[in-house]
Amino acid sequence: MAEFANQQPLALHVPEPKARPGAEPDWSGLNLPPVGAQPRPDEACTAADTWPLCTDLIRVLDENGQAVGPWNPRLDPETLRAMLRNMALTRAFDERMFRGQRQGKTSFYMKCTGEEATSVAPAMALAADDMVFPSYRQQGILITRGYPLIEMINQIYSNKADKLKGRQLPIMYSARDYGFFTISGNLATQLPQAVGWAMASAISADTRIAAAWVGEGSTAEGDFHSAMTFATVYNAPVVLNVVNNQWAISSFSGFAGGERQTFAARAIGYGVAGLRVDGNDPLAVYAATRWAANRARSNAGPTLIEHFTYRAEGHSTSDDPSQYRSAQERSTWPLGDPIVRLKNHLIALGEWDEDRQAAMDQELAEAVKAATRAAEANGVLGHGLHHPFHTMFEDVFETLPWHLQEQSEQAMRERRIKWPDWRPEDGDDMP
Ligand SMILES: Cc1ncc(C[n+]2csc(CCOP(=O)(O)OP(=O)(O)O)c2C)c(N)n1
Ligand SMILES: [Mg+2]
Repeated sequence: MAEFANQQPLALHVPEPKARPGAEPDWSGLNLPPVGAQPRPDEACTAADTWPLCTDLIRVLDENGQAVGPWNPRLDPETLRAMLRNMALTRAFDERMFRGQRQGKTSFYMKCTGEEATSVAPAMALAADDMVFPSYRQQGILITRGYPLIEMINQIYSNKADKLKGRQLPIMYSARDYGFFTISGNLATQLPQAVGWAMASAISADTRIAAAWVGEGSTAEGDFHSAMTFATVYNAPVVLNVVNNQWAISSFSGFAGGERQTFAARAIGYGVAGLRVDGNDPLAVYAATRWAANRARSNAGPTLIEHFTYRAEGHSTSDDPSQYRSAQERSTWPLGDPIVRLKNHLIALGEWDEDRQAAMDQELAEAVKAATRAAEANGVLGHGLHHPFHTMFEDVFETLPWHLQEQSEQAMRERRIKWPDWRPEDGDDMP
């Protein structure tokens, strides 16, 4: 008989989101602090000094479209318009690629709708040659850095111009010349990689810093903790971004620990600076990134930034969120839409208007359409093989090891048996 048998039985808490399909969303626990009320400490402050900002929410744009408070980055109108344009282009690109998936031109796509600020604003706040280690939802970085849309689409279509030769899942780009590390499907691996890159940059007395992005769900991976430990031990010049869009496919943020404490608060336990920012406020995101980048660049230490936002659409084209969350969440989410908020700010400044917005949206949709057409000339999914069959064994080893050579020959033999009618026009160079 157990010693405490007369006590109440032990029980586990299993997190449950506040609203499932059919229910009204409940945002009552949000506790949104006043806009502009968050102090902005010196960038070289101790990590512990940032504790209040880990549970607060850094906000700059108010409901009248005004930028207020010490975190206002005071960007000039031209920069604000560039930010609006980068976010709008990201959204236009997402719309078209999503439709392309539905039309069978690619097997897979992932939108970042509602989260555009969390990649576009940091990409503008970092130096162009800082190294970024993104997750699959930061297409806004590539777009902001001016990576050609056609290259992105070639990769999405896995066509003959795809630089990754169809070996990566669509949207898992790699762009070395743009300081954009290869996206990995294995969640959170980019965090220790970013810290390692930042350490190498410091070891070689370079001036470039690293930044990484990860979803809140992915912080439950061990790699998050290894990265934080290395970052704090060596004071690595790195900015680690947690994009808390509240969902990890069908798991709400509670399963990653979000019910107990904010994600930013984890920073303090490691001795890392932490900031929690309104991820739908592009100016707040810009200011927080600039603060963390300045801190890293002056050897004052790493920063963990939580971007509090909302995943407005499904996880990917393979997902159906109506099965697990309230359909009204998107329309009732209190922190709005980052594009609309920046647009309203520019209008409030007298630097923009609805007609210019409509013209820009039209122009961007045309630009994406033109890039799509051009990429389609290189092929889409379902047009057969776009890369010679044997190439799948290449590019890893300088000379093909004997066992891979054997596998390659066996694969070719089997292919000949399976498709005896093969012709060169089918897109392969099989002999
Ligand atoms: C190590 C690992 N575990 C699980 C998966 C499957 N998976 C892909 S995306 C995803 C959800 C991630 O959610 P989050 O980190 O919040 O990022 P978000 O998709 O919301 O941007 C999961 C579980 C994976 N790719 N890798
Ligand atoms: Mg998420």
